[in-house]
Amino acid sequence: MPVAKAGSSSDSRVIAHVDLDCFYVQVEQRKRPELRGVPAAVVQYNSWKGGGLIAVSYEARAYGVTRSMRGDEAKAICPNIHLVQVPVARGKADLSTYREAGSEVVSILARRGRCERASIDEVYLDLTDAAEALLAEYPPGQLEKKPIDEEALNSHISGLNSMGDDHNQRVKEWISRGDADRRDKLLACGVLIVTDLRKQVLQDTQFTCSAGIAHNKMLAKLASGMHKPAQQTVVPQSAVKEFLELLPIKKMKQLGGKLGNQLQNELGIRTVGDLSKYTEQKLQEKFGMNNGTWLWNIARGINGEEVESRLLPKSHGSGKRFPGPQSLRIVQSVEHWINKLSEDLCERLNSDLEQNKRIAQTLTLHATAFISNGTDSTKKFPSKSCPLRYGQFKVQEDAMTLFRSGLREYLGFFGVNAFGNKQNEWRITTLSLSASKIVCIPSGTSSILKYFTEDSDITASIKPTEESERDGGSKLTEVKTLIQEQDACVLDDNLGTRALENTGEAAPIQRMPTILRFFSPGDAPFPIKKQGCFKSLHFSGAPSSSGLPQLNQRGDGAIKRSACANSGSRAEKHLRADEWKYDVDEIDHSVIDELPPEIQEEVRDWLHPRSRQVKQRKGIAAYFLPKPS
Ligand code: TTP
Repeated sequence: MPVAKAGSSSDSRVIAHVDLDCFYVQVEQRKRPELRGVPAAVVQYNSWKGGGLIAVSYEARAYGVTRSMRGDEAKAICPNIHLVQVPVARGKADLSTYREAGSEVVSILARRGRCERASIDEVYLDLTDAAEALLAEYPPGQLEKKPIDEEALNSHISGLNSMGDDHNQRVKEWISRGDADRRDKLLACGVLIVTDLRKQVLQDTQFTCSAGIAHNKMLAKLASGMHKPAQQTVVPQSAVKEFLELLPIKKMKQLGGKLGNQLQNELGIRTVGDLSKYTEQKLQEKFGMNNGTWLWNIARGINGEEVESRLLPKSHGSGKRFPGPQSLRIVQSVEHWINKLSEDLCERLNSDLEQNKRIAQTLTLHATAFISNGTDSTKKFPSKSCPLRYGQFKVQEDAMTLFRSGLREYLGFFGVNAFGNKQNEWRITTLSLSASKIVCIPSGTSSILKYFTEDSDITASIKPTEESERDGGSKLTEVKTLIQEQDACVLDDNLGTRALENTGEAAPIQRMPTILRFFSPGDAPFPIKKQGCFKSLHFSGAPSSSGLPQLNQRGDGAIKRSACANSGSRAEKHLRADEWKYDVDEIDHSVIDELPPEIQEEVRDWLHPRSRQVKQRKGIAAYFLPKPS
């Protein structure tokens, strides 16, 4: 859902969007230089009809080869094309080389301004400060004296009719105009800075990229795709209207899906020019206040969205497609692949934790499915989320619970019993797991890391081994859908409640307090003192007869504080596999200060309920207690 943010036509920021050209192909070309300058494409891990193309070199595009083709089809129109298979691990595409190559580029681009990694091969830069500084070096009348790099003169300036022989001369004049307004001068500085950055990227990584430079993210992104490969395009404020006029609305971010269809079907709007004819009030009446204002703004090229400072991905994902006859038909096959995906995801979570001290908080399962004899193909398999517990086996277990819940709901649309006789009617055609809501562990935190890395269960499972609803999430093919390092998740935060309502089976992972995501059965949560009487905190989640976890049998709250006289703290940990027990007096309180703030508060509520006067039915117990009717 778009958010109408304050924006203004007097925006004088300098924003760039940098996008690598035919990215996966370039990564393969760097490994095998003989692929340079010839038609080439990267194909998916699936040899059916030569595999699906996911990246196509510009030389191959000249023959009419496109991403949607299969290898055999590409060979038919371009017999000398080189097809390179995407690297493979665990029976699925392994994108780590591409991710690492993307990171190399990000680290170069981040040198001149605030940098937001938008996907595996795209970056936004806020170059306002750098442009201001450059402009300050060249006071009025001086910019024209600055020697201009030849590459900068190849830039495309929107609104400047200069496609002839005098192109470079016209660009040179535009860049160095002494009488330009300040905003154009800042953009001219942006042109010079982005040229430098692109040259640096080429020199250090051998990759070419294209860029758009404008006063906001939306225009910069649209501009970067205008002239590819290895070129850059600028959109000065005076050219915005003309730049947008004939642009199909489907090309606008967030208009590729439902809202775009609605605009086309209900109002006959095809281009941004068409959209700009509607008043803000009219659009608000039709699409609501927020959407209406947002639409009115984008039709005028107004977009106040900030470039976030983020060099690392916003989420991690791992997925696989099972087209046609490969579709999954039984729970055991799904479990097999969920285990593989969990392994892959955990490896990446673990490396993010080790290298960047970041933890992900939400696990989401996405799938696509169909009913083999179903007539209603519009029903989507619901995406399901839960708090993420670290450790491969926990991720596997939680992902299976999410899958079962999603399947039950999906089959419910068709009146089919999930696990009854007709279970073979469903087919799963894609499965993916993503880890999102990634936060940094506060600096100085060390103890909590121990529990991720030293615990034998977790170490064994993680150590050795590692998303955008663009166009409404419908068009992306295999890998990109699964690895887009943006939030592609449709989170369903009501899973726990729904599972209870629909099936009578509770999903306690959904109700689990934050801290339990870290410390689940069997993990020692805090440094243990050797001796002494102690009170304990006791959590339980006994399995139901169906094998799914559920709240404790009494249903009256899974947390209890109890006093015990026992110095054998390790022995105290011999609880049922589904129970958690923490000894209050054995907890080293200094460790609590090192936990993320929201967790600190939660833990303190456990430890000092009297001093904090935990309100009835608020706090942790409320996660477990039934809601008042
Ligand atoms: P894009 O930036 O969309 O495309 P590209 O870099 O291949 O080509 P262009 O020069 O036109 O920008 O995607 C980046 C990489 O993501 C691409 O090289 C391969 C991968 N990808 C997929 O695996 N599946 C997809 O559907 C898309 C769109 C991309």
